[in-house]
Amino acid sequence: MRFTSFLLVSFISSLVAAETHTWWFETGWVDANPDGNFERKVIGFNNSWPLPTLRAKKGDVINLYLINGFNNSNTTLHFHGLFQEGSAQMDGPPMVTQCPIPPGETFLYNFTITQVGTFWYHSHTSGQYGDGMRGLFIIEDDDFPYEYDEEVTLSLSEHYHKTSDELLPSFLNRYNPTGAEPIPQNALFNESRNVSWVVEPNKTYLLRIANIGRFVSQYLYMEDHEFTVVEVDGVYVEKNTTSMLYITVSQRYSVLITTKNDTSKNYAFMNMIDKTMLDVTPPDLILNSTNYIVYDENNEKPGEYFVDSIHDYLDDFYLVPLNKERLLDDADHVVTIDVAMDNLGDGINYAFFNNITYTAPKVPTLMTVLSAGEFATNELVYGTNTHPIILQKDEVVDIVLNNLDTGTHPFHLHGHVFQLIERHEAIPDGESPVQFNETDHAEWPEYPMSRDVVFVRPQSYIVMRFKANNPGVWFFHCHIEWHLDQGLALMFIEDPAGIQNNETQQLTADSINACQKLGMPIEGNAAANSKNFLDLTGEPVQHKPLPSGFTARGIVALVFSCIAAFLGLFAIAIYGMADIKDVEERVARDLNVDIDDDDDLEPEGEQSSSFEHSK
Ligand SMILES: *[C@@H]1O[C@H](CO)[C@@H](O)[C@H](O)[C@H]1NC(C)=O
Ligand SMILES: *[C@@H]1O[C@H](CO)[C@@H](O)[C@H](O)[C@H]1NC(C)=O
Ligand SMILES: *[C@@H]1O[C@H](CO)[C@@H](O)[C@H](O)[C@H]1NC(C)=O
Ligand SMILES: *[C@@H]1O[C@H](CO)[C@@H](O)[C@H](O)[C@H]1NC(C)=O
Ligand SMILES: *[C@@H]1O[C@H](CO)[C@@H](O)[C@H](O)[C@H]1NC(C)=O
Ligand SMILES: *[C@@H]1O[C@H](CO)[C@@H](O)[C@H](O)[C@H]1NC(C)=O
Ligand SMILES: *[C@@H]1O[C@H](CO)[C@@H](O)[C@H](O)[C@H]1NC(C)=O
Ligand SMILES: *[C@@H]1O[C@H](CO)[C@@H](O)[C@H](O)[C@H]1NC(C)=O
Ligand SMILES: *[C@@H]1O[C@H](CO)[C@@H](O)[C@H](O)[C@H]1NC(C)=O
Ligand SMILES: *[C@@H]1O[C@H](CO)[C@@H](O)[C@H](O)[C@H]1NC(C)=O
Ligand SMILES: *[C@@H]1O[C@H](CO)[C@@H](O)[C@H](O)[C@H]1NC(C)=O
Ligand SMILES: *[C@@H]1O[C@H](CO)[C@@H](O)[C@H](O)[C@H]1NC(C)=O
Ligand SMILES: [Cu+2]
Repeated sequence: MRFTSFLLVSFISSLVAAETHTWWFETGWVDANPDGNFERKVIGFNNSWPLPTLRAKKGDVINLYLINGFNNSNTTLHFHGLFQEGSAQMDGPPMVTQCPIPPGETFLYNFTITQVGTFWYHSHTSGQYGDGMRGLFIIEDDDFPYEYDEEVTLSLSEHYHKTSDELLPSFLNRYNPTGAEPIPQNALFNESRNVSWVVEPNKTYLLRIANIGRFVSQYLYMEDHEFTVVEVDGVYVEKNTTSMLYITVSQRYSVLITTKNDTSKNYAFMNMIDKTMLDVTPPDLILNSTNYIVYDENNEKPGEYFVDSIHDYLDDFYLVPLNKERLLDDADHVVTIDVAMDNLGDGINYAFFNNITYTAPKVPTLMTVLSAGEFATNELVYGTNTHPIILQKDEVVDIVLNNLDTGTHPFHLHGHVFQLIERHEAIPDGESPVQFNETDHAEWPEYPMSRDVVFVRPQSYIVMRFKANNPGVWFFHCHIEWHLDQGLALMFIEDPAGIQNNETQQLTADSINACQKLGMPIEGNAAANSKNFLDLTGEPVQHKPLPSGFTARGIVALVFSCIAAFLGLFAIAIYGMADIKDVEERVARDLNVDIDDDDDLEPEGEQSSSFEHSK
């Protein structure tokens, strides 16, 4: 009898398990002072910021109505890490899977949840998530594999006092020829600073951590407490205990933390900026932020906590997925991409995958797939500058990513997790970058770690493997928002026929409406030609290269030739601050040029005409 009723109960609970969540959110600017130093406008939902933590369970249906409440900006929303199986148009990146949502319009993001774990959502429209349009998305699991008493969330991010609209024009600017990213004013812990986390003794907390920032990785460590990692990016792992985590933007970790049995002392909880990612470290930038693990509010708050070495952080490469998914079969399709940053003819510093800087097409690529008929399997129709890579249904794909740049970059693939099968150490500045050698590689792990964001070290490489079992158009890009603005993106067009033939992938009324309201076509190739899909005349393309002989040295010379007039602007553009005295030396050092040597600095021929000096 008991057995029957148990079966009945579980039958009923599986029936009622799937819930529908209907949320209406209107975007808009609100005043906030996250770091306690400066009030600025941030992007909220319904006049409120920080944004809510969304919660759902596997199998649930989401109906999120996003109302664009801006008067002068388009917007979109991306659900980071969700596979969007059968619903690629709900993925969010504008001109990849949808038209931007214009002011005043509403877009229904509706899809079914098929995963569990720690996720987040953010605008995929340039700069908006750095202005605050970001929040956590927790998918709870009734069968969570580890025991804990209480769940707590924690976000990390960095903070600028200026809005993206103010920062972007001076970042993407020929007076910023090295592409130096703006320096943030602070690191945030849970969208705030010097936070007290009040805990109970003798308890195990599940802390779900996400770096929802736009730029810097952060180290996270606690005084006299340890993290036991149990999930990364929605993938459960075998427990691994560490005293320190290194979290790039958009990565997530769930950790168990067991508190002490006695409440006589409070402890420090530190978050620290990875300063190697900053071009300069202004003296007033606080790299190490102190927060508090509070057992007893009547006791003193702890001071800053120091560690001996920041190199002892957990290496995610060695984590083992709990489901023991084996290394996928050898790749059917190897995609080799070289990462580089360089200047184009307009003097601006761009980012490249194989010499292509992503340039959005005239028709969202998913709509090209849906309208191109049999041409959808022809890469040409997607244009050259969207960098399309077509994948066959169910093939095993290796992404071999060689980082020729001296920076660390966290790469994210939409629609999938990938197995991380090889990663090389960083190669120091001044030496040649190391590239993956297929005939001479390390032994690959039997049960490789899987996740949706992984960082590549300076002048080094990573190899990722996944199975193309999710028809859709999936963006692959650096998650440093500045680098995405510089074009560090490409896209996978996975099983185009499988997209076309599936009812669930057909455009919704809101998808069509967003395009129509903007006067944008919903059919055609990258050049919006729907008569002849192979005619790409008029497709958006990147700027022409700098004329030959006109190198970074030439740009510096040019910039310095008018430096007197522009020093202020220049210093701000490069280093995010106005008062650096030795800016010339710094730039010269960054570019490895000798500014006292005037030879060879002048470009040859007429090219300087492409470089009009603005007044
Ligand atoms: C947000 O605002 C919209 C209208 O602007 C309203 O329909 C909705 O109920 C609000 N949502 C919440 C969660 O308050
Ligand atoms: C549009 O919004 C911006 C930012 O909130 C504001 O400064 C501006 O005054 C608004 N313009 C109009 C026409 O409402
Ligand atoms: C919205 O997007 C369209 C298409 O990309 C663009 O033409 C328009 O200028 C954008 N509107 C705003 C306010 O940025
Ligand atoms: C359509 O997509 C859904 C979700 O991925 C999948 O379950 C279904 O099998 C697909 N249907 C066809 C006809 O491919
Ligand atoms: C989303 O909503 C549209 C319009 O109401 C509907 O046609 C579509 O079937 C829905 N999709 C899902 C996955 O719920
Ligand atoms: C972070 O903020 C969330 C939402 O306000 C709160 O529930 C959580 O306890 C905070 N986490 C910490 C570690 O303070
Ligand atoms: C800690 O909690 C366990 C049960 O979770 C309990 O048995 C034990 O007595 C507690 N110890 C102290 C010192 O509170
Ligand atoms: C707290 O006490 C319980 C038993 O009373 C023990 O199992 C546990 O390990 C102790 N926790 C710590 C952090 O010392
Ligand atoms: C920040 O913390 C690290 C690790 O504890 C330490 O090495 C470094 O000196 C600290 N920096 C500052 C400016 O306090
Ligand atoms: C835990 O991580 C360390 C390195 O960070 C690795 O050597 C070890 O194999 C890992 N253990 C498990 C069970 O994942
Ligand atoms: C990129 O351009 C450089 C210089 O023109 C050339 O040597 C290299 O082969 C190109 N790389 C790719 C992957 O096209
Ligand atoms: C790759 O490794 C093989 C075997 O060690 C070696 O012969 C070859 O020269 C290497 N290729 C490159 C480009 O380094
Ligand atoms: Cu990057």
